[in-house]
Amino acid sequence: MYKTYLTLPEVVPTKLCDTMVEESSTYDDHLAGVMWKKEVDLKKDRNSKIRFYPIDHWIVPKLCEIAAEVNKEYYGFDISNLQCPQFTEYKKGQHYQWHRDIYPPEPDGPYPGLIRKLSMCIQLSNFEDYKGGILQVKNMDGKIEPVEGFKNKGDMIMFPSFNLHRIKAVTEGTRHSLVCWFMGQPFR
Ligand SMILES: O=C(O)CCC(=O)C(=O)O
Repeated sequence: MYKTYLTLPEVVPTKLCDTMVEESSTYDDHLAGVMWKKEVDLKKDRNSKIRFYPIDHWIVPKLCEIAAEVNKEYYGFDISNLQCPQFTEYKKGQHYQWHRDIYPPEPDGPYPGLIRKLSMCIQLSNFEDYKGGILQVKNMDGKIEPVEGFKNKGDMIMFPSFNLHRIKAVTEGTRHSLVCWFMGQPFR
């Protein structure tokens, strides 16, 4: 049965989440962009820092295994690729407005002809470490569907990349997350 989103509790053990946060500093940081805009409005759109882990990172095989199982059971998308996992840091006041992860295929981009189909996020921080910063997802009727089971360190959420979602501003502390996009040929 189709689900707006699917959550899986404590998929990544706490120690491994901490290791991922520690090792993130070895990768270059960037101010996050927005796929469909040339220039980001830092107040309105998105103002978090991101880093990319390499595609041969040790976490990747496990994530692919989980995505394959969830996709088979709930979505049945034709998936062939994973983009490099993105590490995100939201400090006080940082957020990501309502957006979809899907964008048109880029013939000259690093994944020619492919689109994002399935999005995956993992909490790398404890919910006591920050305030605000919640993820919200809209369903097919455009209504916000309350997200359950995506609060603790290591919890995972997956949803089709065409679903609107946002991260509300962090009001205290710091939130870290890992975001992955599974790609394939455009829907037909
Ligand atoms: O930080 C998250 O949990 C999700 C971030 C997000 O929506 C994105 O990078 O597309």
